[in-house]
Amino acid sequence: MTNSDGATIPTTRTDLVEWVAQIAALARPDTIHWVTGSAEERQMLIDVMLEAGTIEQLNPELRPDSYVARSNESDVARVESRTFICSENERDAGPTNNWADPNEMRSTLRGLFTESMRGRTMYVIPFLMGPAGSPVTRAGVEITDSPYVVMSMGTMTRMGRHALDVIESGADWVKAVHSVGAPLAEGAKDVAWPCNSVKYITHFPETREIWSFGSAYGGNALLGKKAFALRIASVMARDEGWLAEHMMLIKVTSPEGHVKHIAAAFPSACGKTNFAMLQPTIPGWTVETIGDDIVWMWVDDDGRLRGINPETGFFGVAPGTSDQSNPVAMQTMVGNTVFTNVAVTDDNDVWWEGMTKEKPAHLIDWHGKDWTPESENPAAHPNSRFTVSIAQCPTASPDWNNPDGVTIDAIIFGGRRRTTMPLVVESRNWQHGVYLGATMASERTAAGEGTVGELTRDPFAMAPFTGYHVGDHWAHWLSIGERLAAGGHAPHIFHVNWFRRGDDGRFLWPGFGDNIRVVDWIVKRLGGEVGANPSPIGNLPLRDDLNVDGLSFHGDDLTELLTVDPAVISGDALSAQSVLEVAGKRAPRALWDENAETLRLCATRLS
Ligand code: GTP
Ligand code: SPV
Ligand code: MN
Repeated sequence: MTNSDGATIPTTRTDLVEWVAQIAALARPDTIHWVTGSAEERQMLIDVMLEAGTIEQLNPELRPDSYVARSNESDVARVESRTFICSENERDAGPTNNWADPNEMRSTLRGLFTESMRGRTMYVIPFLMGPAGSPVTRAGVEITDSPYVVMSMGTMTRMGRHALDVIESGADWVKAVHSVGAPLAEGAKDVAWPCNSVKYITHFPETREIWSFGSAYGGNALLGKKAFALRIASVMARDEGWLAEHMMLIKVTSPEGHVKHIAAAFPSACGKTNFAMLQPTIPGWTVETIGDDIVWMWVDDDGRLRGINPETGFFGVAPGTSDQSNPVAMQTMVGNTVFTNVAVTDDNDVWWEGMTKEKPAHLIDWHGKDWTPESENPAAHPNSRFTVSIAQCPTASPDWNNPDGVTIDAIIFGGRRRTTMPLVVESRNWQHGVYLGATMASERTAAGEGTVGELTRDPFAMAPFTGYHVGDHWAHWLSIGERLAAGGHAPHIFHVNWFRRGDDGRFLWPGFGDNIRVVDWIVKRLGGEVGANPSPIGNLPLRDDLNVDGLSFHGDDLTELLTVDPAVISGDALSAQSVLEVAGKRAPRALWDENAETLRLCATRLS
C-alpha cells in the first residue's frame, strides 16, 4: 500500500496497517493518504476544497488564510436521534442513549460503508487528544473521505506525524471511521458538501471504536471531539477512575494575585466558549483560556482534581459573537479560520446575527443566496461556527498545552433557564453538587435537534455525550468525590444561570464580561471571605457581597437574580424526580436523599 503521493506507509504498527487495509477493502477509495500534519498538506487540502467548491476564500486583506464553507441544508448540527451507543448490554448504554445491538449495527455499517468512498481519497489521520505525556492523553486514528474533516481535525487535535510517533511507541489508539457516504461514479462531478440523508453516529464502547456515516458537520464528523473525547473517553474514564466532561476550563487571577482554576459544564450553545474567553469588567481580574468545550480530569497523587483540555482548537458558535460580547473570540478569528454556514458580506468577509448592531444592506446568506435585512430568515445559520486554533487566542494560558494540567478549585454547572434558577448558588457539599449537576435543566438550542427553547433535563450537560448509563455516571462522580474528600481538597461545586429573563423577554443579568462578578463571588467563597444566604438549593450570595459596581438594574431584577422562590424550587425538585426515575435502579440513593432534602427545605420555608 502506498500513500497518495507515492511514499510508502509511514508506520510499522501492523495493527494499524491492517486496519487501514481492511477499511480500504470495504470502502474502496481511489487513493489513500496518510496525514502528516504538514503546512504543505494543509495547503493541498485547501486547494482540493477550493476546486470542489467546499470552501471559498475570504478577503485575504481583511481575513488572511480564512475560508467559508456552506454545508448541505440538511447537515447543520449534531444528530442525537441518529447517535447510537452499541454496548454489548443494552443496560450499559442506559435509558438516555439510543442503544443498538453491536452485531446488528456492525452489519448495517458494513452495508453502508461498502464502496462508500469510491472516487474519493481516504485520509488516515493519527491524532492525540491531550498533550503528549499527560496521564490522561489518549491517541486515535480517524479514517475519513472528507478533506474538510481533515483540515478541521488539524485545528482541533494534535494531528499527524507527532501523534503517529506516540502510536509507534506502543500507545493504544481509538479506531474512528468516517465517511460522508457519497461515492462518486467515474467521471461524475462532485457537489460542494457531499453527505447522505442516512446518518449513523455509532460508538462501540467495549472495543473503543467509532463509526460515523452520512454527515460532515462538527461533532458528527470530527470524531476526536464528542465521539471520542466525550462518549468513548467517558467510558475509559469510568473504567480507569477519571472524568471526561463537557466543560470549559479557565485560570482566573484576582486583583490580589490569587490564582484559581474553574471548570464549567453548560449544555451546547449555553455559554462555555464565551465564559472561557471572558473579558472582566471589574478592574484587576484576569481570565486566561485553557479550554472551551471538553475537560479531562483525574485525581493526582496529592488527592487534588487536575484537568487538561484534550483539544487544540475552538469549534465555536458564531451568532451572538461580537466585539462587545466576546472580543477575544473576534481577535482569535482574525485569520487562519474556517467559518461554516455564516453569511458573507459584499467585501467578502463574514457576518452573522449579533455581530453588529446594524445589519449589512446586502449579504450572501448561508444558503449561498442573496439576503437583505428584509429577508425572513437569518443570514447565518443559528448553529454556524468558526474553527480556529487556541494558539491564536490572545487570552490563551500557556497551560493549555501543559501535560500536567492544572488543579481545579471550583466546578460550575449551568443551564439556560428563563425562570427558576438564580444567578449563582453554591452547593452544600460535593454530594449536593452532584445532585445539582444530575438534575440540571436547560432550554434546547440549535446545536442539537428538537424544539429550540423547550426545557429539558440535561444531566452534567452530558445528556448527548455520556457513553454509558447515566446513573453510573452520577455514581462515578460520587466516587471521585470520595477520593477527593480523602485528600481534603475537593473543589466546591456551584450552579449558575446567565439566562434569567423578565416578563418582556429581557435578560435580567448583563452576562458576558460581567460574569466576572460571579467569578469574584465564587473565589471569595473558596477563600472563606464572604458569608452566604442558605436556601433550599444551596448558598446564595448576600446582596452586598456581589460586586455590581457600575451596573444598573431594572426594578427588582437584582433581587430576583439573587433569591429563590421555595414554591417554584419545590415544583422544580418534583419535576427533577423524572430524571432520577429515568435512571431507575442505577440512580444513586444519595441523589434521592438530596432531592428529599431540597423538598424538605422548601416545605419548611413554605409552612
Ligand atoms: P457549544 O460550542 O455548542 O458547546 O456552545 P457553548 O456552550 O460554548 O456556548 P457559547 O459560548 O458559544 O454561547 C452560545 C450562545 O450564547 C452565543 O450566542 C452567545 O452569544 C450566548 N451567550 C454566551 N454567554 C452569554 C451570557 O453570559 N449571556 C447571554 N445573554 N448570552 C450568552
Ligand atoms: C456542541 O454541540 O456541544 C458542540 C458542537 O460543541 S459539536 O462539535 O458539533 O458537537
Ligand atoms: Mn460543546
